[in-house]
Amino acid sequence: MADPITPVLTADWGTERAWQRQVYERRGGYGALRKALQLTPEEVIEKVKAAGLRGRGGAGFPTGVKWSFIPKDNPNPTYLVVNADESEPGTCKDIPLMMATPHTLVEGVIIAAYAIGAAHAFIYVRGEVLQVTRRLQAAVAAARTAGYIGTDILGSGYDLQVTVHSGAGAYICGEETALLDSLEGRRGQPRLRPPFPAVAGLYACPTVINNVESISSVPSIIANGEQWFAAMGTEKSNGMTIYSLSGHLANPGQVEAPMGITLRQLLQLTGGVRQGHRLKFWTPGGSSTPILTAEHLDLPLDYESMAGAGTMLGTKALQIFDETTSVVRSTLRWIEFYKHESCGKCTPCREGTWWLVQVLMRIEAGQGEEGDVEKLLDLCENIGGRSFCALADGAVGCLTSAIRHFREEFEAGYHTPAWELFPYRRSALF
Ligand code: L3W
Repeated sequence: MADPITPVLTADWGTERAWQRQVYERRGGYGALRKALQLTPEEVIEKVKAAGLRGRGGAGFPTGVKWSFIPKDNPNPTYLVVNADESEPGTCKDIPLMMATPHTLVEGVIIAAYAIGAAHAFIYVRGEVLQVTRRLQAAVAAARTAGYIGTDILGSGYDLQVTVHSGAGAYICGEETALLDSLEGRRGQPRLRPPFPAVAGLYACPTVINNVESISSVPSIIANGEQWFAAMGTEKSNGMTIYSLSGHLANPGQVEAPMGITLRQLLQLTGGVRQGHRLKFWTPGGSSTPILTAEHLDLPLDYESMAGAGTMLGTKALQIFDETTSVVRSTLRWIEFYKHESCGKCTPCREGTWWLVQVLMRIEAGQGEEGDVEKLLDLCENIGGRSFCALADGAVGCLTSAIRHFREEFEAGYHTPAWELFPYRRSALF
């Protein structure tokens, strides 16, 4: 494992005015673009494939493979879209990344667009974070002034326009096809896949959609070489990545470390659970990934190990809850979020999340009825895998895993309110 204290993406987070183009250039910025433009688009794709970069937005799909799905000799335009709609509960790494060093993303966008033959790239930013939209717009304008964006980029003959687009603050627009609908000016709702965006995406044209961190990882791969990247992390989950740490910690925040580090190691690096308390449960990748417990502290945080433990690495958003937390209450808060954010397109998600909230509310209030836990599990079975997109699967995953690990707490809700079992929580986080 590489030294966990040698950051790549976050290396300049402490550098003064790191968001300015001149500062970025002084630290080697846009060197990777110059290098990439000397290569053919196919060579760039091969490098990203060989590096083993996997999508950092949740699914871990190999980035170079996704790029190679763009049909050859296609008469329609090809688009690159960056999913900067970071809104998975607990996930807080793309927004600081864009605020601290927006040119890392802009440089990655230009290289990725060149690789897939796109003449127009869009960065779709979460609606609530106007400061990020402004910072990116300024960075794109600065890159355009320097000749990195526009016509005949650095004399290569390659032309690219980049548009920064602000969403309207809907969680569902982080789902790639809902994002495309929203970008096209419609209400954001997921589309049926296949066809995948690589074949029919924005305006029904071939489109690559990648997460901010995935695209931001590209310049360092081109600059340092695919072997450098592949040497970090585990055999199948390569590179460094940014973990979002939140909740009952001494020092919450973002930590850049290799893929495959364990939560125990991350806690050692960051000061651990807040003083006087112990870990009760945690999410590996935001609330959409089934929860884990202290038993899983030594599991490597990589896609394979997480799948083996019945969960997902997701966005690598480690939400830490200590023994003062009511698992019933925290799960209810998550499900309320999914109910609120359900786009309403499909019945299992729209109706199912509503019913889950009803049952969980009475359990939280100590007024649960005999058989409510079975009812919840039955509802979950009729929601998970039967909805249009992954939103409802996420809702079901956190609940079924919470019941699996803490069933007795749910059953206690047949007679005792959660605020009596966990009185401290009432005045704290939830
Ligand atoms: C062409 C094929 N392309 C797959 C592409 C596909 C997509 C990527 C991954 O959900 C997860 C979700 C959340 N030909 C293809 C193909 N692709 N097969 O590969 O696809 P998929 O379906 O595996 O995942 P997804 O729909 O992108 C992502 C989980 O991440 N999550 C993240 C949430 C984050 C937010 C946010 O912050 N905005 O919502 C957290 O756990 O639950 O399971 O590009 O097109 N044959």
